[in-house]
Amino acid sequence: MAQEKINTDIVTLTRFLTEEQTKHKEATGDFTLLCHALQFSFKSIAYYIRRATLINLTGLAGSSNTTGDEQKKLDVIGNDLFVAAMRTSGKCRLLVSEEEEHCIVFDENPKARYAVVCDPIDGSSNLDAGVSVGTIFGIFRLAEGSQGKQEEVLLPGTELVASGFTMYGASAQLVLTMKGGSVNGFTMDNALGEFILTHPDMRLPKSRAIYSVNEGNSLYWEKPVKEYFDSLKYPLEASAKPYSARYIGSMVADAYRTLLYGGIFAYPADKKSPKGKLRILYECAPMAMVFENAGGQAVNSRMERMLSIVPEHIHDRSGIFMGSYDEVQRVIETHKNALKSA
Ligand code: P6P
Repeated sequence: MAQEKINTDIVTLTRFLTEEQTKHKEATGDFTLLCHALQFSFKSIAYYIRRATLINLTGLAGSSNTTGDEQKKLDVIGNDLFVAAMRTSGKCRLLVSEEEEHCIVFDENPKARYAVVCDPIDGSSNLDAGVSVGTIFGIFRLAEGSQGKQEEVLLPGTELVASGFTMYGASAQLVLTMKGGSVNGFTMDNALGEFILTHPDMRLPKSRAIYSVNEGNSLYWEKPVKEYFDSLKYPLEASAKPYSARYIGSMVADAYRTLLYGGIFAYPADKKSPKGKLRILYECAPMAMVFENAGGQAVNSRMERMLSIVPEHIHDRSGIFMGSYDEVQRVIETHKNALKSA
């Protein structure tokens, strides 16, 4: 019987980053080294999440973060691991974390040219239930002569040089995209301790009858939002079928499914959360870059391109609709029609 051909030409994340660097003649290697530090933080966080139940790391830390969310023990550990990895990389000047009230300025890295924004463990409220959580991150290149000031990171998502997220599920998945580039998915091989390229050039299906939103907020939705979701659930065309509902409540998990299967994910601003719930810098913008680079769209609750939004504060929030190109276009059209008939 013919022996199954073993793939020996394995593309690890390390190899992928090295090959990416060779495409940029002016590259100094700083970005590559920063990404290796990011890679190490994902591996460390994945290790502790996988062992959380075994070493009593589930449950609350007895503290709250700056935006009022109760911190899980793993929130604190994940943040500490991430901060240490960025600090010791020597290539990160500024770090914004959901778990830190202020932007961290690494004075020990005065010549570093990158700012990193992150949610170290997004979806942590689901941890005890074994639901997939993840890390969301974005990388900005600071302007020449950066003074290392917090205001320097109040940038639109169009300025991101890279973004992505990990999802710590059955295996750790990493989704990474770079400015103007494709979206590539990597799967952690625990035996090798390496992220392996398993989903090259991920492309969103142009449309898919799946919607992902917390229906428990529908009482607070503005009229155009309610009309949009009703149009999915109660289609006017006799032949049309209702959309399927899928909502996990962990952004990285809902985003990963939407990226693979298509459809739309939404966390609209509403009467309860007029500015929305998800944060612009380290949740909405990095995800919007991934979805746009995969052929989709991402807009806020005013139907503005998510990547064009400039936050006024590092923890500013926004409503978001992101997903398949045609599904987001349908949101935009529904809102336009609602405004006309208002
Ligand atoms: P809700 C998790 O707390 C999170 O920040 C995102 O990961 C997720 O999409 C959203 O909030 C879920 O919020 O109100 O539906 O529980």
